Amino acid sequence: MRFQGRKIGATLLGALMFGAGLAHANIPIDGQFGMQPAASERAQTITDFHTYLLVIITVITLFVTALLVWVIFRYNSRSNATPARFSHNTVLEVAWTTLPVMILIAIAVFSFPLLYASDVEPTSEKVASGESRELTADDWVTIKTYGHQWYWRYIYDTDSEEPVEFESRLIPEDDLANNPGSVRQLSVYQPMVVPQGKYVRLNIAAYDVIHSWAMPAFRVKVDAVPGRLNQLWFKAEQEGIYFGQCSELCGLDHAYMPIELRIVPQDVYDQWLTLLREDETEAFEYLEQAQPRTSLQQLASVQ
Ligand SMILES: [Cu+2]
Repeated sequence: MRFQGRKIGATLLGALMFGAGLAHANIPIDGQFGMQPAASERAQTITDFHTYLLVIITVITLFVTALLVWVIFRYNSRSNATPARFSHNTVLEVAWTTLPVMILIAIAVFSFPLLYASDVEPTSEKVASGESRELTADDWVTIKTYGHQWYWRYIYDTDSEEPVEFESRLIPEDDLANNPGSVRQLSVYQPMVVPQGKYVRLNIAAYDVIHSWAMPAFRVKVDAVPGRLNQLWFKAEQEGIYFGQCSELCGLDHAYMPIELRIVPQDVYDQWLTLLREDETEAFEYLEQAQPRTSLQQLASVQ
């Protein structure tokens, strides 16, 4: 236990050191308890909702356990040899019907708006002054996302006549050493790149079987289904490197098609996209310079 504590301490220290350097990294950590830090406002709302539910669940569980214990000891055949024979109690029956309904309403009041906000793209956002600003097409980046056995394919600039696309594949164990800072089972050669400050819309489908694009730090997860277009959105709030994994059992190498997401400044994104049109390799070399994997090293080394 002490060892675990120290390990978590070291991890936190690593996270802090890293935080002081290059913005943000969200990555599963050994001995982690709870969710990854929220990477967006909506992710934070989801975390808060989770905490709220946890309180309700805990109270219900304790209450039911107490009732059970009471019945087991008070009404067993030894301490209650001649049981009562009545079968109705109006007050109790009304209570055990209305109380659960009220609990469900108390949950729905928060859960439905959150569900709606997660599903439907926002049309405006709050600005610093507290007023709201209409979002335009310029605020959005759209990426077509395809699940393949067993890698992801991303298509950029989907509105233009010449969209660009590339494959995003796992860096295998024997090549980790050649890619300093890469994380086993999570880093990929060519990650998804989005500009910081923009809203990201993913149009998700699959080429062969059902996959699922999941990014825990943003609390998003949407199935990639062949022949069906799914969509998700999130706001790229903080620069950094984020990791997720395919979350729908999709065959032999299901565990070997992770998702790496890079949030970079707008100018880096623009330059990367320009290079991508010319030469894929050059584009990702440039990305590696602008946002090196090694900035993750403190985190990775304590795992
Ligand atoms: Cu998959």
